[in-house]
This record gives sequence, C-alpha cells and structure tokens, in this order.
Amino acid sequence: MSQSANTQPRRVRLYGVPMDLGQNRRGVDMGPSAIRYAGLQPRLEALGWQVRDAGNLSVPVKEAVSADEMSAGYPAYHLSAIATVASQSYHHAAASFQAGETVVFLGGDHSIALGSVAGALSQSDRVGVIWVDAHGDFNSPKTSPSGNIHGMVVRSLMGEGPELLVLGERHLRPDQIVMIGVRDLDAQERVDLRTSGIKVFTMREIDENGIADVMYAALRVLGDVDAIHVSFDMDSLDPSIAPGVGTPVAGGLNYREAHLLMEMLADDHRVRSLDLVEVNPILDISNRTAEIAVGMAASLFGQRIL
Ligand SMILES: [Mn+2]
Repeated sequence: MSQSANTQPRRVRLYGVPMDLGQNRRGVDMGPSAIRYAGLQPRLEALGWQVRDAGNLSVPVKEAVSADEMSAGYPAYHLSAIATVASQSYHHAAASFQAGETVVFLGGDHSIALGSVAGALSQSDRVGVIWVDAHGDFNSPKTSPSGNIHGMVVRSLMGEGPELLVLGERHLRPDQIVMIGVRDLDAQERVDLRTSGIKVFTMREIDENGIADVMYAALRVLGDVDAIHVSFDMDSLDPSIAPGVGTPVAGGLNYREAHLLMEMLADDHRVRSLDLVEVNPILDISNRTAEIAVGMAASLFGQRIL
C-alpha cells in the first residue's frame, strides 16, 4: 500500500464504529475494542505507518432506538439510526481522504460500509471496491428475508437501497465492484446478483483456480480505478479460523488464502481504505478472530514473510 510513494507520509487514521444495529446478534459492537486489544496500532506502526486513532463514532444502543422501521412497505430494522451513523462515517472518511490519510474503519457489522465506501466515492469516481464476504450483501428491503440492513449494503451503495442509506452524489456502478469468497446467498438476492453485472468470485472459483488467479482477475476487473477500498467481512474466512462472527458459513477462505489476498492487494499499491467488520468477541474464542483481523490488516499494509 503506497510503498512506492516515498514523498508522501504513510498515515493511517482509525475509526471505530461500534455498530450492532444492522443484524440480530449482540456483541459485534465490541468489535472495535477487540481489534484494538489485539494490537492493530502497534502492528501497523511496526510496518512504518504513522497511525492515529480517532476513537469511536457514536452509535446508539439497541434498546434506545426503534427497530420497527419500514422502507417502501418492507422491514429495514433500525433504518434511521444506521443512516445517522453512516452519515457521520461518510463525513469522517471524506475529511480523512482529503487530508491524504489512508482510512481504516473497525466494525461493527457490515452496515458501517455504507458510510466508508460512500466517503471514498466522494473523492473520485475512479474508486473500486473489493468486497470480501461469505455473503453478497445484495438484498433490498423487498428481497431480504431478515430485514437486516447489513445484508443490503452493496445494493444501497449502488443507489438502489432505502433512500436514507444512499449517501453522497456518486453511487457504485457494477464494474466498480468485485466480490470474493461468496458462498451463501438468499434466493432472490442470488437471482439479482447474477444479472447485476458485478464480478463475483465465489468459493468455487477459488477452489478451482486458486486465490492467486482470482486476485489477478479481480485486479484486472478494477484495472481502470485509481483507488481501491477493501471491505473485509471476517465471515469470509472459514469459521474454523475465525469463529467470532454472527453469521458463520462453512467452506470459507483458509488462513493463507486470506493472507495472500491481502498481500496481493498490498503489492497493487492502490488500496486507500479498509473496513474490518463483523468481529463479535462474545461469539469468539479468546479473541482469536480479532487477532486474525489484525493479521489481515498487517498483510494489507505491507507485511511480508521475507
Ligand atoms: Mn458482509
């Protein structure tokens, strides 16, 4: 990441977003603490980055806000509270990018990407998104079986979600999005994703061709963009490696596949922002999943074996 740009200071800004309103499981709001406790800042500093932690954004407690919200007649739980937090994230991300900072958002559930990705897009149209996830997060309130907003994020970033969740002037086009690690889709979500124009590398492509070929292909799809945002859902990893997630799905990325994915993105030198999401310490085993998350960030930020 920007190792070639020796004239620029290598500065990272961390934002914690203790968001648990986008899904049903409690505990994911403690994700930012768990990732900090696992040593994210010292790991990045050891790689030569100047790291500044902006602390946590303010997220309302679940008991204090209304869950029962609808969008065009379909459930979208905690819609207005999530939209308020996303708007904060959006403005923080935009300010950081303008200041030349690389940005890391610590989740929290995946709904935090509503603000971080929109913030990245606010700077330029030439931004690509690598969405690493077991799920497609491509539902709308109409297609979602759960009404949980963490599964509606990509669609909203394309300008097709509930109006409150669509931030900024620019929306993602399908050719700006690559999904990697997908293996669990809802019925209508699957139909919609197939015809969306988004490049999706499911676990099958990784099994058949290997993660290295998939990453070369992913970077070719994003060949025209100047900046890459990595939205990394910890449930992309196999649950045997990262058990502390709310919606685990068998058959995920193994340890080296996930690291190689991040290492190859680091070598590409275009990554400007990262979400690390869905770390749930209550469901974890001795903070293992947060430690893996820190390892992922270290590989993305230039850690090498040799
Ligand atoms: Mn996700």
